[in-house]
Amino acid sequence: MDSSILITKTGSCTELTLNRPDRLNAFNEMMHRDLAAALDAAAADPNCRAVLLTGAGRGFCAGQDLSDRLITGGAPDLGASIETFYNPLIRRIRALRKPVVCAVNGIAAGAGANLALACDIVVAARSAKFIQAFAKIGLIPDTGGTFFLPRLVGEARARGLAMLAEPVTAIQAESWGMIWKAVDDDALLAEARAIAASLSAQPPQGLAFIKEALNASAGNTLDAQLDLERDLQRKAGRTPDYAEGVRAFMEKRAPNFTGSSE
Ligand code: T3D
Repeated sequence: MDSSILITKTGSCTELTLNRPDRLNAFNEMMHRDLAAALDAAAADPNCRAVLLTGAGRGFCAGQDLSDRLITGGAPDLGASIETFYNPLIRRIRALRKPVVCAVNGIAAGAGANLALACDIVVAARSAKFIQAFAKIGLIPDTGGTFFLPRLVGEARARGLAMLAEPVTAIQAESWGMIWKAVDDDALLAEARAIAASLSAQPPQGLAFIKEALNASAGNTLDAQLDLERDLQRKAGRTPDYAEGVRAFMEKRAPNFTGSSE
């Protein structure tokens, strides 16, 4: 049986491909478990400095596999599914001390849309669409949707997207600030890989501190955020990569960032 997550390593980048193309890469329990294991392995791999997430076939991810949700007996406990699978997935991605680039190759629906929005840099093929499909089946946006959407696109658009469940094109998503950029379909992977490679060459600890600061920003007051910036900058300033960055600048040469802590 094919693995539900394909893993390829190129240089310092780990590429993870959701691989249930017949179902537009909708999540079943196996894919959840495989993705969790792949993200944990990337976190623990000292050679991995960036993760690229994409989907096989014509879709990115259609959210929960609804063929596992046909109700034949009692009502299901979707809270348990969220607690066991979707929430840990988003927490894993946000807590990963490495940048996650998402290449949205096609439709991103339901939890699949919000999985993309949880990533650090989202690049989408022009033909891709994002759809908060939940309202159509009586659910609410989960997988962080009610957190990410209003912060990314503002309250009015978040409410429209969540309640009307209308698709948003990649171009519109870019113009709304929902994603980093939309690119031609045939350029998607090359563009996403170039971004991941560029991130892999940057100071790993510096990027991890940036991620930590931005993750905290949404829930912090300005005072708390200023304090956090001070604390993280103190740590960043003590890394050998910072010393190397300054030295390379002064010597007018390309820096060689290693991520070493001493
Ligand atoms: O349950 C919990 O644990 C709680 C958590 C929930 C999180 C969620 O994500 S809830 C939301 C679930 N997702 C959806 O509601 C989206 C359902 N899919 C669609 O609305 C459409 O398929 C799309 C808009 C995504 C794409 O439309 P289109 O016309 O491009 O493709 P299609 O023909 O509908 O789909 C292609 C195939 O994929 C088709 O199978 P077939 O007929 O070729 O055998 C379709 O049934 C299958 N597919 C698409 N999405 C899902 C799916 N199969 C199972 N589950 C899906 N989510």
